[in-house]
Amino acid sequence: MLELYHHGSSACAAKVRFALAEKELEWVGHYVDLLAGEQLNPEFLEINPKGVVPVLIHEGAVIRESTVICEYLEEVFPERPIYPRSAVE
Ligand SMILES: N[C@@H](CCC(=O)N[C@@H](CS)C(=O)NCC(=O)O)C(=O)O
Repeated sequence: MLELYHHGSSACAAKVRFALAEKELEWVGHYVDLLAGEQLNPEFLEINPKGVVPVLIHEGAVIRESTVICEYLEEVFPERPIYPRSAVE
């Protein structure tokens, strides 16, 4: 199961949601209300000590940083690629 900690106003989280959508992957969302300061809750800081979204959890692996998450998704789910096949592309 793919779990995404995210928020609607986060462009970084949107980037990951776009990747999940392009790859047609099912995921479960955990909404972290940044405007209410939920990113600073001790439970969330255990998941990401930096107190920022997005965070992806997959089979026990905790992946932080939107670009790293997209790279992880591309490697683990290569179908429906989200990166060009060559540097020129
Ligand atoms: N480099 C990180 C940046 C993450 C980040 O800054 N997330 C923002 C939302 S776009 C956040 O959670 N901010 C909460 C805060 O600053 O308190 C990434 O790409 O994932």
